[in-house]
Amino acid sequence: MTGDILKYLREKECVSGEVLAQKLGISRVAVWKQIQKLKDMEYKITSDQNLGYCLVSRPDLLLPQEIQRGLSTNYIGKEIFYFPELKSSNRMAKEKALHRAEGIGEGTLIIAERQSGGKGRLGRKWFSPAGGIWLSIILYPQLPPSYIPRITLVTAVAVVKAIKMCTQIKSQIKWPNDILINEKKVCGILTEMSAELDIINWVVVGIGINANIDHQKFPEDIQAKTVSLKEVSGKEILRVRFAQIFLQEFEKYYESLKRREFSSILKEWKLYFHTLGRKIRVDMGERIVTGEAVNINENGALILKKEDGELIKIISGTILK
Ligand code: BT5
Repeated sequence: MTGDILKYLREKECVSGEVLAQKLGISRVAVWKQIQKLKDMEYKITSDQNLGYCLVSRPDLLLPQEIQRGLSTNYIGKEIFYFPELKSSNRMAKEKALHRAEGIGEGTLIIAERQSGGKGRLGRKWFSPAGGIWLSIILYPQLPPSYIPRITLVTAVAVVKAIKMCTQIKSQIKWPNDILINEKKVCGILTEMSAELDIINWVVVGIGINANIDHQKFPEDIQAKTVSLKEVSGKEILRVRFAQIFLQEFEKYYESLKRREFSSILKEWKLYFHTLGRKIRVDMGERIVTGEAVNINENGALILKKEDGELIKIISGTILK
């Protein structure tokens, strides 16, 4: 209902309570209640005896109706669950993903303005104050589980593209899931899934983007290696616009992936490959290997050339400093 009221307010800027009541088939008191709800969501609406209700400004919140307005995707973001605060959007998305039969569809989003228990990989914490973009996408791809690393790569390309389109800033991908600007982390991706031997039940892709976060707000232990878009561009990012562009880019690349056209995405990914040619140490969980990052293969695995010349494939791991 608040969405309908907004639609009319946007069309005309000012609309009387009586007209709104007529259009929506509700009482004027009910209209007033919906207006209060919008005000609670930080929409600035004035009421004037002659003009009626007037929309003065919209909030900088990632509200579903704001994101969906002008979003040109076919299915990503058609359904959005929005929360001012959540423990973790990935956690919520994983719970929701189990309910496909009850109507949770491909491309459903969970968005939180802030997270109290944001998650990184391997139990690491993700700092998620207000001002960032913290969202998770639920997917049900008909792809083999071996495609999962490629979904992370696809997401990374979409983030890099969205950063460029919104801010003109060039960013790079640190394999497998970090986006860096000037060597500092601006975004992290957390892909989680449930799969059987040869089918994926669901995938949740969590994306954390430091959009409008002041540098001094980052916890001390990560300050030196983090950055926000606001900091680099010198101005506030229009988060709704950013989210829309990212979702559009994401759907485009994800569609290619579903058609199993990965090589063109990989080609693009390599353009942003931060780690290429660097001597790195990779924590593979059971051991740490050292070598030169020489390539990414068709499965999204990092190819490392060890000092003795041996080439090894790393499907998942963390590049150490
Ligand atoms: C990641 O893990 O980079 C994945 C982060 C995914 C976050 C999103 S937000 C929406 C969704 N819901 C969630 O609960 N999570 C996802 P990893 O590669 O393990 O990196 C984690 C490390 O990044 C931490 O140990 C810190 O060193 C650093 N870090 C934490 N918060 C950060 C921030 N806001 N910006 C940059 N670096 C951060």
